[in-house]
Amino acid sequence: MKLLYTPIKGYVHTVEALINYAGLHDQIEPVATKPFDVDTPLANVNPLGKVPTLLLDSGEYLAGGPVIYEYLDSLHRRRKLYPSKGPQRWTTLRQAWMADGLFDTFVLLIIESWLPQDQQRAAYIDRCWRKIIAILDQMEKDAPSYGKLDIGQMRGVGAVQFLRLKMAQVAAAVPSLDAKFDPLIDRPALTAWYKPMSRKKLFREPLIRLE
Ligand SMILES: N[C@@H](CCC(=O)N[C@@H](CS)C(=O)NCC(=O)O)C(=O)O
Repeated sequence: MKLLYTPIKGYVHTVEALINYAGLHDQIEPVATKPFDVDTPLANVNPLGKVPTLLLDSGEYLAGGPVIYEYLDSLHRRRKLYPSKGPQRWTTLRQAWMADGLFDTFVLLIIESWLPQDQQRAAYIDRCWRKIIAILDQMEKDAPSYGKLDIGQMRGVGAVQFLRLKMAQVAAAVPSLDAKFDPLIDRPALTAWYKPMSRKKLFREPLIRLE
């Protein structure tokens, strides 16, 4: 299989964490791509032109992240990250979806930050930011009841890690944002969960190491 993705220095994407968890390195060839390049070859595979995209040996492709995670989770014999049934399944799926929303909304802000400041839309930035805060506040409420690692938490680590990594860079281009914002400040439950979880080996081993 070939995994088309964007390696980012200092960041381990959920798809990489899942490959680490599932021990699938031998079966996956990582292919670094730049999805925002106009002529990205990614568009020839996935009409949406987004990463992650997984090219199967059959020639079929899978996208986006949630589809790929569930597929990879079906390929290993360890405890599954997607609970198969019961209320926990739906709670986990909701938490994974919210973490995806955190990541995706922050990506929208990154894209907005590429515009010259006089073209940035203040109301849109404010709307995105309120969603980011609301999701973090929900994670603060959810964190005390997190159990064993599941896809919701795995996605949560990825989203919080990405936000912390990129915040200063985005705020440098968007003056209304606070470069010192840290999602862990004043969120003790989120912090108590995130710190030990994000230190686990599977969140520290990227497939391609950028120098
Ligand atoms: N939550 C989605 C996010 C996918 C996504 O937005 N990927 C970005 C990477 S930052 C992308 O490829 N963007 C390219 C584009 O919007 O054209 C997923 O997991 O599939």
